[in-house]
Amino acid sequence: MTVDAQDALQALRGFGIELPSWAFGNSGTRFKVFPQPGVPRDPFEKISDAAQVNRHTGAAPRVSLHIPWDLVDDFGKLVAHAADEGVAIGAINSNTFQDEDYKLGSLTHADPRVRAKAVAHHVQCIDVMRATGSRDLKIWLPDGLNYAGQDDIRDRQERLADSLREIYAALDAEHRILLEYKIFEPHFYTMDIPDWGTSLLHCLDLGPQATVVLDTGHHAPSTNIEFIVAQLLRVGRLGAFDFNSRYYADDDLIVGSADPFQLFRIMNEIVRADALRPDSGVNFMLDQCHNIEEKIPAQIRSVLNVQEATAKALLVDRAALRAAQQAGDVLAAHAVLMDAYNTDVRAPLADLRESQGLPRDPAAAYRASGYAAKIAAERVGGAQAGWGA
Ligand code: LRH
Ligand code: MN
Ligand code: MN
Repeated sequence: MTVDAQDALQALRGFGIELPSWAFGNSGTRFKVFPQPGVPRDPFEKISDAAQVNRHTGAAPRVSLHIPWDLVDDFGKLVAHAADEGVAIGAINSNTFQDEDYKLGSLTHADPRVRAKAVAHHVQCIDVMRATGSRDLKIWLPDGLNYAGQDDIRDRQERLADSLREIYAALDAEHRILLEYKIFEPHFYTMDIPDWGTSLLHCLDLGPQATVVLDTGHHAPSTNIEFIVAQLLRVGRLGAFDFNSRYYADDDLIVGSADPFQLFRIMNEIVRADALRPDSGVNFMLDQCHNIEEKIPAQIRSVLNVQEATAKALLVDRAALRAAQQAGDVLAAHAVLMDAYNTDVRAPLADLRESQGLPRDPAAAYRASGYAAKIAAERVGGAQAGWGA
């Protein structure tokens, strides 16, 4: 390998992964929520827990909020608390999936009153962005149909476009919309934004402040996700990732746990496009819940998994890859990629951490900190993450 690991990994110094506030609350499946000791009772405590991940990894500088789960009276206080803890507020997620009125749709609903209510909720989220200094409004729409003929597919797209235009018009100049797609669930005949093409078409219609968010759990099995990454980067519309791991469905498990090679292939496209830079416009976020595993260690593991995949992508010998590709040497080109993937990057990453004054082993440092015992003793009656609430 002609790539020097220490040199290549320097690009990780400024690389941060945004954590979801909902990763720290109690969560479960539709069958059961398993409560854990010490879970946060309010958004302030969620931020404190997220800050632990940043403290030990140095790579999780922001926390996404979910409205209304994370509504507080005084967002100024929440921002100050985050700053005290060494983190900042990241994307603001809207929620149109827990209200009776949205049973048949929110931004797509046939009734203008319901659409207006859903638009107003997003305008409220934009106010939260102003109060928190957040740049990104993340919209995941639960809208869709369960039965053929249930509603007019095209009319729903027109209503969606109109609603999105109203939301877009409420943005400030520095704000962005991150428009998420999902192939299925909660509706199973069609979702109204089932795929990246639909999301992209709406973004192109809206304007430059609208970008696509790619949740790695939201595709059909065998979808080539890195292809989508490459394509969206090409047209400058990859706004963010929601990282998680899927095996069967929208599992929201630890990113890179089932298929670390897929995560490497995704990060390889990011490195190929020089999109690791903090100013690249790509927000690398986790969208995960931890039902049976400890939450803070699970988030630490997730951050390390993304770092490891990224480190391997940085080790790809780009010149050798390009030369093999140009020469049409199929196996040589593939081998360049596999050489990088098969490199053990754990020690160089520990060296990098040490050089930044961070613990070589963030998980061990967290275990040794006593934080888990402290919150278990102090917090009684922790809040649910929101799922199944
Ligand atoms: C539902 C979902 C989606 C959103 C999140 C808040 O699938 O997981 O990915 O981003 O809820
Ligand atoms: Mn998501
Ligand atoms: Mn999801």
